[in-house]
This record gives sequence, structure tokens and C-alpha cells, in this order.
Amino acid sequence: MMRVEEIETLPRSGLESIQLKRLQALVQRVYHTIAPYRAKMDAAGIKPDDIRTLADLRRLPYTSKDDLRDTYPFGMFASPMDEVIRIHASSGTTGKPTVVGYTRADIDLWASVMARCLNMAGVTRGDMVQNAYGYGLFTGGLGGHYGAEALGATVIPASGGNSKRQIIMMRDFGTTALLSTPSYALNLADAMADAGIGPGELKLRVGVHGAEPWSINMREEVERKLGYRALDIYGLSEIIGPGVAMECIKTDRGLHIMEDCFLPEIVDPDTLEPLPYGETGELVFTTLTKEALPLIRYRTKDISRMFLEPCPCGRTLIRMEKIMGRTDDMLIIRGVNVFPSQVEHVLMGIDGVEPHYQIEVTRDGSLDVVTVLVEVSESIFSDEIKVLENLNKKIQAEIKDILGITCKVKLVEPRSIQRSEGKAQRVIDRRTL
Ligand code: DLL
Repeated sequence: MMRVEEIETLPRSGLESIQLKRLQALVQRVYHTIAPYRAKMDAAGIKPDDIRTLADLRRLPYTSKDDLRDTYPFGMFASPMDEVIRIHASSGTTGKPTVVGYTRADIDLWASVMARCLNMAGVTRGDMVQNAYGYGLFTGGLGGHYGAEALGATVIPASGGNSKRQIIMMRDFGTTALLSTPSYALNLADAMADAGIGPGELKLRVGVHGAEPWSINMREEVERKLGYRALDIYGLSEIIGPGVAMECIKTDRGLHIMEDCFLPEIVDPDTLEPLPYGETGELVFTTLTKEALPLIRYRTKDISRMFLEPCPCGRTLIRMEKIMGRTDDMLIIRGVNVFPSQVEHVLMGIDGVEPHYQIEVTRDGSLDVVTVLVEVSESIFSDEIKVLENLNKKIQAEIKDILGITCKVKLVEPRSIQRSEGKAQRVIDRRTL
């Protein structure tokens, strides 16, 4: 049976006193074990004993991916290597990968927050969980695996890829919950159609999707094509992997943050000033209970906002809005700031458009030129040229109307945009800066 953990329903004061105790212990530990932290805190003129309230968090320096890169691979670890039992890494698009490490206690913590996430999706013992996140250095595979096992569910360690076989396993093993990126879930929907298997023939009840931004309209596509409830899960390797925040099955809005373990802030990405609840900015996390790689005020580059309204599920954990995008994915098109997920949202609201697209950015003089490549449905593609022309105009007009940007649109054949088994590549940047 599904039950809500006590730690998730504490009154704010109870939760905050736990957070403060954990924060104080954390700051003591990093100051005395991690040289780069000690140097930063000394430079900022702050000592561990200065952390007396949660508000004192703001006096601590930020940490960024560069700090991890500069100390590659293990320079920020707080535990001796003989206590580190696992390494993961995030690929990143440029430069060195970011390496993260876990002690045994960290692996247990990760399994427990992941189990809490899956519990929010209504996954319990007796569920058949097909884990189609990639196994390997990526945290999705093993993170989902340990969480589902901790819950007592049955795990199929499918990993990403081989979609045909995935569908057969779903049918033969009676998969009830699918873990994958949202874009891979859509590939599986295509594979189901190819195999002539409808969602009605499967036992799928819920999808737990994350690792990449996806709009609300994309969620509807996934739910429609796969016939289940699709929920959003968020996390990043540096903080632990998947398991930082999760939507619960009782609401359509916002992801509960595991804030007893990961203390969240929203800050202005330019001024770095903390922002009040409700305002949009960059998510920053402090890991309260991690051993091998504790991070203080880690800048995620992910854009969201937080709100405290009560949730029908009874959890008092703060919620964050679905991620809008990353500060480094933001396109600036003739002065207008746009995230790929906003373009996606508009596209997915238009009939005849398939949930597969790519945004190509080129430069004409000093101006960014954006071309949106969109797959259209089989029936529209084989229709008259005029129908295609009208659809093209409609897409351009809606993007202009809703996002305020002018872009080119190229309608392409069904299944011509490259599919991914993990995170989809939505933006192709052809600018040579
Ligand atoms: O993607 C961890 C993960 C695995 C999360 C499986 C959810 C499910 P990284 O590879 O380190 O870790 O990438 C982290 O992915 O900073 C976000 O930009 C993005 N991301 C993760 N989840 C979401 C989500 C994993 N639900 C980076 N919505 C993060 C939007 C997401 N973006």
C-alpha cells in the first residue's frame, strides 16, 4: 500500500529545524575536509560557527560546475577513496565530464529518495518496473534500479534502446511502470504502433519521466500515445542523480522537492541574489546529508520557481514548477529570450504536428536565425502542398503570437528527425561564435 513518509508531512518549523541541524553539521564537515571550500569560506570571511539560522545559508559561497571541473576528478570529495564505493559521471556537451562519487551511506540515501519518488507515483511492491533509463555512468539507470528495489517492486533492468524488445518485455512481463526519458517514451510509442500493439493490450499504469525538459503539452502527447499517467522526475548527478524532486499522482502542478536532504533556493542567475517564493530564477541546492560529495549552494543552471501551497497528497514539502529550461540552453532571438521547451509547448498544441522537433540556430550577420524542424503526421505529409503550406504558416504565426519571435519553419517527413534512447538533442547550434 502507498503511504506518505512522516518526514514529508512535517510542519514547516519541524522540517526547518532538521534542515538547520543538518546544514550546521555539513558546513563544519566541508570546512574541515574540503580545501577548496575552506579557501572560499575564508575568503568570504565566514566560519562554520557563523551558521546560526537557515537564513545564514545566504552567507555561504556558491559552487558551480567549474569548481568540479577545476578539481577533476576527485578533488571535491570529502570522503577518503576507500570509502567511495561508486562513481558516476555526467557527460556534458563540452569539456571534461563531471565526476561524482558515493559512499555506502550515499547509495542508501539515493535509493531512499528514489523510492520516495516512485512512491509518489503510486509505485509499490508488486509493481513491475521497466527501467529504460540508460545503465552506466549516467545516473538514470542505477538510480531508478536501486529505488525500485528499495520499494520492493520488481525491476526489469532494460536500459535504453532495442525498442522492439522493450515492447515484447512490456507485454510478456506485464510491465506496470515505465521509467525513461520522455523522448524515449515516445520512441517506445512508435515501436508499439509498429508492432501492432495498442496500449490497451499492456498493463502500463504510470510513466516516470525526466532527465530532460518536457512541456505540459508534451506530457499530454505521451499520455495519449501510451495510455498512462506520465509524471515528471527531476535530478542531477552532482546533487545525487534522479530523486531530487518528483511530481505526485495527486496533482498536475509542481514537483515535491526532497528538501530534508536537498535544501533548495531560487536565485537571480545574473545578480545571484536569492529570490522569494513564486519568482522564477536558477535553482540552487545544498546537499544536507551526503558524504562523498557534499555540495554547498550548487548552481544547477536549471530555471524554475518554488511554491508552498498545500498539495492534496498531504505532503508539506515545497514544490518546484516543471523546469522551463537551462540558462545555457536559452536562445536569444532578436533580443527575446526563449527556451526550447516553450517552442515545444506551442508545437504540441497544433494538430497534425508530431512530438518530434529540432531547433536549428544559425547566424546572419549579428542576428540569430532560428529554424524549427517539425515532423508532421503521415496523413498531412501525403496531403496536398497547400495543406502543408497552411500548416507551416500556422506554426510560424503561433510561435510569433505566443513567444513573440519570428522563426523559419521546415516541415519534415514522419520519422526523419533523429530519435534518442536517452536525452533528446533539441537544439542544433550552427553558429560559429
Ligand atoms: O539527468 C538525472 C536524472 C535521471 C533525472 C533520470 C531524472 C531521471 P544529469 O545527466 O546530471 O542527471 O543531468 C542533469 O538534466 O540539470 C537538468 O538540466 C536536466 N533534467 C533532469 N531532470 C529533468 C526534468 C540526470 N525532469 C540535468 N526536467 C539537470 C527538465 C531535467 N530537465
